Amino acid sequence: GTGKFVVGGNWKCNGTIDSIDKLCASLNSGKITADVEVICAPPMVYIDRVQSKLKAPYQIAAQNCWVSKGGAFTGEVSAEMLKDANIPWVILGHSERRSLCGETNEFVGLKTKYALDTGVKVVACIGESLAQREAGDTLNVCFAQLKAIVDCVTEKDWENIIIAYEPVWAIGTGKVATPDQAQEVHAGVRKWMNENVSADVASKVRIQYGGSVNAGNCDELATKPDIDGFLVGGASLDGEAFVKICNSAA
Ligand code: G2H
Repeated sequence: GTGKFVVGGNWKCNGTIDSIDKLCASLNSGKITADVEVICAPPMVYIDRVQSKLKAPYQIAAQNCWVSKGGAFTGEVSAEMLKDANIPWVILGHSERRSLCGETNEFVGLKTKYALDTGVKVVACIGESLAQREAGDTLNVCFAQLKAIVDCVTEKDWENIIIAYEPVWAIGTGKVATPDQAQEVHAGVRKWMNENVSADVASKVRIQYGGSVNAGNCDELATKPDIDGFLVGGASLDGEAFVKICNSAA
């Protein structure tokens, strides 16, 4: 995409007050030299603390939010609350929420639209399982996940959406997709966006790669033309490694 390289840190359900304070200190002391947008997603209970600690250029994301206006939805957090708390971003449709919490393509599409309408920007995750890859279904799975989002949003909404391609078999497994494997899917997604949304959106939309990105493999992945950033899990809990990944954009 033509936008800025963008790196997200998905801290998932990890951390304590102590470890999170240390991570914030480490991130603040790291030198981000690249022209890059950086978005950190702490667990909800620590989000306010992290927001008050992290300095520019770090931005904050939530890891999830509810599909509609808040109310009698025990345990949920609404997009209105994120907006009210000045949280600019939310990650939606992460494969862990799809597989462990039963979120369907349609549900993720509706969530995406609701968050955008509320003024919260979205990192929308897609990606295939190992079985789906082995069956040759990678692109079809990704396209179906994207279509459910496309069906809910307008062309203009894409200004505020980042796509994160995360092959499920590469998540937290140490098995990173090769740069060519990632590039192939990213290019396929961009082509699909060209055919199903518009040439303008396809050229501009940023597509992050996620799945076992680390300080050692980020530079090579970042050279690929359709990889516009990363969504980092495990390695985002290590401030030094994460800063190195952010600087892979340079
Ligand atoms: C994929 C990624 C972050 P990890 O889930 O979203 O995690 O880098 O640990 O594979």
